[in-house]
Amino acid sequence: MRKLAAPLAAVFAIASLAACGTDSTVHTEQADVSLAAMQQSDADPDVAQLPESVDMLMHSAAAGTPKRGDSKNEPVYLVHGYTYGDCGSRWNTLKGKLRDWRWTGPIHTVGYYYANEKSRDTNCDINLADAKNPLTYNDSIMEVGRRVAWDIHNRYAKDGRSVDVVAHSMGGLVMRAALTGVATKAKGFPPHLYIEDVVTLGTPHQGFDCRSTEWLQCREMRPGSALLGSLRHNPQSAQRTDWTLVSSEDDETVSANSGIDLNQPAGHKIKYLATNKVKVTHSSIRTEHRYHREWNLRYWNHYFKDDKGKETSKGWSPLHTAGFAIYYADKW
Ligand SMILES: [Ca+2]
Ligand SMILES: [Ca+2]
Repeated sequence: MRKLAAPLAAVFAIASLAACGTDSTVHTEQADVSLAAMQQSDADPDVAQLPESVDMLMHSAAAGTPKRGDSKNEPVYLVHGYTYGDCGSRWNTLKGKLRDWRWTGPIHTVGYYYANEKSRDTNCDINLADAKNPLTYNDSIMEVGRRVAWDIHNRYAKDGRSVDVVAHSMGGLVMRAALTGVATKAKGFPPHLYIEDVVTLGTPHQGFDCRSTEWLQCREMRPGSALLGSLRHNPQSAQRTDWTLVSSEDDETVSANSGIDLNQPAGHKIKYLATNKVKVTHSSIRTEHRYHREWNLRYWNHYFKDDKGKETSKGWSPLHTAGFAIYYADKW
């Protein structure tokens, strides 16, 4: 406890300074300052140096709405995008980094495709479809969201426990579907969810030109689809949900504006710029962790009423961004 007291004070001091609007404070720098204050380490002051939890009490509530707080001990769901594949190759990098940064809770990779033994997700920790209950590209994104919602409910929310989510590409729409279904009390959805943070990486929030097939999910991801029209922007769970939307100008599949859900609300938005020495592509946005603090990016922070956004050339790598996004329950 004693060890955590100083970091706690540091975090709040920085947060309240920023909230007072002393300056149009660059939030990447705020985190640097708070990190520096927390830790004199020979290691690179980083996500790894954040304390495990600033509120030791927040997970003690057995029932009722869990408190929000900055921590590394929430269970984390990793939700992939369109097309079935290997959860290991998709998520092992991020999973490894979260462990390096001392995330202590369960980290679940979520598989949801099962057409047959050949066409299915593999090596996932959680499987939401099987031979008896298949799920293919021809099932609505809403149905994928419904299954994810039930899994989170049955594993955690029904016992008053909250989770964080990192979603890639269509996985972000799956999470909007899950939270929209619960918030609107749609038929077949669980009664409540507690999702503290969601970060989406390269998600087509406003669609993309999905031309390759006539599968339902592909059609649902086209701009103007009925599905996209039915999903809430920034949908909230019963303990509130802090959304961070991350996109890249070098994403060859999803436009940078669709990826940050342009002109729609979210807690935080981060756009990697085309001027970077290495491209953040549609797939590398969920694996890139090099060149930390060397990225050119533009960011917006709803909590600081910073609608115009700011640019930095010392931005976090995409995976560091994901770590910060699920660590901080609200302000960074
Ligand atoms: Ca957050
Ligand atoms: Ca969290």
